[in-house]
Amino acid sequence: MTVIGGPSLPQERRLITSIPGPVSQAIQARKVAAVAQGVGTMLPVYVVAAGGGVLVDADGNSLIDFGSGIAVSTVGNSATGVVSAVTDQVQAFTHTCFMITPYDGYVAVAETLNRITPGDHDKRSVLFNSGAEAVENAVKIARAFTRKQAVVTFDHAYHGRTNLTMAMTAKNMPYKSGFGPLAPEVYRAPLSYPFRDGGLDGVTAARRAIDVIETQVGAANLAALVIEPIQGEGGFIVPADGFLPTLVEWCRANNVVFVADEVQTGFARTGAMFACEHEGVVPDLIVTAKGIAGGLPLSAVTGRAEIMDAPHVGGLGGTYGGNPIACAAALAVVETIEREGLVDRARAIEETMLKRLTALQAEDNRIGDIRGRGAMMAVELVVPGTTDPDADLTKRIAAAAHAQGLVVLTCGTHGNVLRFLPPLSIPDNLLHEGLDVLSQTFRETR
Ligand code: PLZ
Repeated sequence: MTVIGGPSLPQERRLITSIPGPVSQAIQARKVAAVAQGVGTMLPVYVVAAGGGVLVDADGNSLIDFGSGIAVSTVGNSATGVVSAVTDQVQAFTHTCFMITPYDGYVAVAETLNRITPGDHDKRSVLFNSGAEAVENAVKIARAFTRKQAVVTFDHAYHGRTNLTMAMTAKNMPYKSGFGPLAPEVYRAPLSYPFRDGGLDGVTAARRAIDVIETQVGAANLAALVIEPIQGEGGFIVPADGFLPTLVEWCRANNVVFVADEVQTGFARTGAMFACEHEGVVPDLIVTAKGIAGGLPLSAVTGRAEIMDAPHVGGLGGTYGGNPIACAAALAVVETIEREGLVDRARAIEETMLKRLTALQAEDNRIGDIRGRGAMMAVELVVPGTTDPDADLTKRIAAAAHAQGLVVLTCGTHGNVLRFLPPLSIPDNLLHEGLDVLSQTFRETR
């Protein structure tokens, strides 16, 4: 039997069993016996259909989605344009390998990325499968261009789980512990984190980072500075105004490639097509993935033509990079974002969320900070009257929300941040209902 998901699914929260229900529990038992335990499952409801703002599970429960599969289904699950583009492509051909016998879709995605990413300079793009793979390739490209080796990333950074990106990621557990040796020539600089650095202004925070880089690495050795314009896994940390532009300026003056990792922030998520735009920052290279293809695996590096063309012919690639089905999906995703005005939709979601979360904070002193942009919002939970992280409370609130049919995710170096990443296709009534459930959960969880 074919189960139809997508935007026509009833847009309602519907709980007909406890969460997870018996069918999901039975599949979870098979998961435990068949899948390596290293792969965790945050909320083991087994999904059979999804679309708009809901996930429907194998027991028939319909949950409100405030996660978008970690910021991936930005245009909504099984969005109409994506389904039809993918269906057409599957029927035409599924794979040839772009490095062997190429096809137009790859070129069209590159043209689209060159058009929509920040800056009107001459650009080139290259396609891969995962965010981590694209980050690794951005580093390869920057090294080839500068003929230097060192890479600087930041406190609380997340860039992936492969060997190089694991070294670039800040947090030890669960990402790095026991998996060394890690890649060399990766250095870490301090971030701008307004809630935790006493409100240091952005320029001062950037100077502090630059001082660490100059004294501990040296611009003469530094190929690339890689940063998420809003940190994702690290806690949805929005740096103070001026932090990013000051770093860009220093990079330009020192022949260091400025790489924006927009894997989580990209494609309308933050109320701009890319988060760099909020600060008028034009990165040398921009790394994209997640929201790019509506759930099909695709990632990219886009940037200045002279940097992108530094690696020799044949130096970049991979069997599946820019797979034709993923490319068809990506073209439909960008078309959907532009046609449906989803950048504005993300701003409207921010406005609604900010209002509701601010009201919640006024009655609950365990919410230390509210932050984020667009449909990428979060609250940081602390012991009242302090900035001490309360990871245990965060876990309990997330679990209570899950039990009520609201999918929320946690993040943060200290595990004390609740994050909200609804698909931009979520209808207003469900957005409000999700926030009602969240408020109720805060009231009931002590
Ligand atoms: N850069 C900024 O957010 C992926 C990771 C989930 P991949 N974030 C979700 C997990 O626990 O594995 C991410 C990101 C940023 C890079 C990546 C890596 O993207 O597609 O997961 O490789």
